[in-house]
Amino acid sequence: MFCYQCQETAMGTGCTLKGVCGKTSEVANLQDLLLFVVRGIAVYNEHLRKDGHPSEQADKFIYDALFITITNANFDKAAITEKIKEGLKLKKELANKVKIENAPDECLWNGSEDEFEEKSKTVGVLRTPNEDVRSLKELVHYGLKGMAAYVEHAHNLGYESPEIFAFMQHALSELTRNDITVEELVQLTLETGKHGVSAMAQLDKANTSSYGNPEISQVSLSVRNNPGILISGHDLKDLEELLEQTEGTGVDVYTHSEMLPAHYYPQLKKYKHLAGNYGNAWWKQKEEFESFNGPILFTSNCIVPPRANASYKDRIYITGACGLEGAHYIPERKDGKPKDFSALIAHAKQCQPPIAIENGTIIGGFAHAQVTALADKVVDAVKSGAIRKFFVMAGCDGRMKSREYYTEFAQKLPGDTVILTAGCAKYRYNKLALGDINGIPRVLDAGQCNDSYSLAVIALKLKEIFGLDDVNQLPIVYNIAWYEQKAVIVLLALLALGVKHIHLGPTLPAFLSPNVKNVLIEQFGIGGISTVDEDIVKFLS
Ligand code: FS2
Ligand code: SF4
Repeated sequence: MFCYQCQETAMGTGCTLKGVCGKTSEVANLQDLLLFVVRGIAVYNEHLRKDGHPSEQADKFIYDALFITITNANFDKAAITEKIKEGLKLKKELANKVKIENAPDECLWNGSEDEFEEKSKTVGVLRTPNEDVRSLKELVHYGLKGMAAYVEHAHNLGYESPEIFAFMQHALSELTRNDITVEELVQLTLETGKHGVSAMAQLDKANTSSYGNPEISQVSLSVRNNPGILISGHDLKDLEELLEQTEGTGVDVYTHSEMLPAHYYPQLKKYKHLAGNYGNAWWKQKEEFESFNGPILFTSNCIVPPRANASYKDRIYITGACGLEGAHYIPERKDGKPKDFSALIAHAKQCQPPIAIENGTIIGGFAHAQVTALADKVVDAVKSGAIRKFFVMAGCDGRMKSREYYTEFAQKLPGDTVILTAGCAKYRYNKLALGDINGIPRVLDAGQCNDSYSLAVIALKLKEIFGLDDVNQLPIVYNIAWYEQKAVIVLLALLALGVKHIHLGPTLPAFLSPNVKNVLIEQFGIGGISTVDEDIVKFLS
């Protein structure tokens, strides 16, 4: 195996024996093979699209399979093997409909299951010999994976875009080319960012049309005296259906990690048994799930494979793109009917209520509509000097000790600064007593990682209000933490929106070759981080 798609990659260079995330070498290789099959399907479907009849089944297969390969989504060898078989069958059907000259190996290969292992070892990251081409090809792959996750969540709420499908498949087709140049790949990377903005805007529309605009909300961190279900991941449709099916059953629902922002949506927070948020960012689950007592439902990436002796092993349920050997699987929706959570609910009823690990409340719900509603107050605070600077500290949290930087950074920022956050990075500082400025909390949480889109909308709104020509003239500093591939599409989307001088930490991606890093530094002013004290002085100057 060779995988370097996330920030925690071994030695900062690449996982080669086993993933730091818990992915086995076999699973990593099979994910490479799945991506290979996906690229082949994309080539066929791009041709079919040109002929005017793309396959909808291929559209769905592609984003679903990409999502499966995101960090911490799917660890299940059998499930990925099945997906490859399904992909090969689909590819064959598409091949019967269109003839392609000089088709790449991705189109031609059609091995049987006993050949998967051997083939998988030849189609991974290291298949590309030139390190700059490899770096850019992987950057685009990772951006597409992040995009695929947002596309799938939007699809679950009934929102789709043929333009986004067309771009994703075009990009995947381009990635099969051995003769693609660095210049072409730089262009493709920028286009990926542009379509990343569309995918995030589409998900924002899907979420807000379905559940209303996020509003300022206090979220309980404590527990009640009923059995509970903990829901993790990002999929709001799964949460809605779970809330409907648990209503009146005496079972409460708690959110975990990236599900916290569900409490900000009027049409989700209306459920009285949406009891609160339990625990912190994804990487603390091995400790925090022990005391939850009830079943845990993963709706997307955020899984840490449990220890062999974990008390909650039998309480794990998965759905969507997730995969974990031994977990209970909740099947997909069929014929427009909701998912069936009855087994999960029956399981919860047999369990003790959760044990509190925290108390009190936290505040959130500062997505674009809410901040726009507060615009006068915010603008006055900026004009009077009460707010000197905004710090966008969106992105991810993770296990590495170096991420303590972000807690210390938030603590040491002067009292006339405001943190704009989204994603699970917020858990590094959202429970600190950082106070407010004229009633505006100093940490404004817009929502999940995809709601970084909201932060961009807010920035564009402020640019308009202050009559500036360039979003980079605003008193906003971007100090973003990354971990997995959704953060990659968020970064590419911000670049596409013209945001410059983004600081990325705690380390720069291992998949950026020195030359690609230089392009990002020269064209976009991307930088890393140093010490908190040095950075605060630098960012405030
Ligand atoms: Fe957390 Fe980062 Fe959200 Fe992941 S914000 S680790 O990309 O999908 O969660
Ligand atoms: Fe390693 Fe990250 Fe890949 Fe897991 S996803 S194998 S931790 S680089």
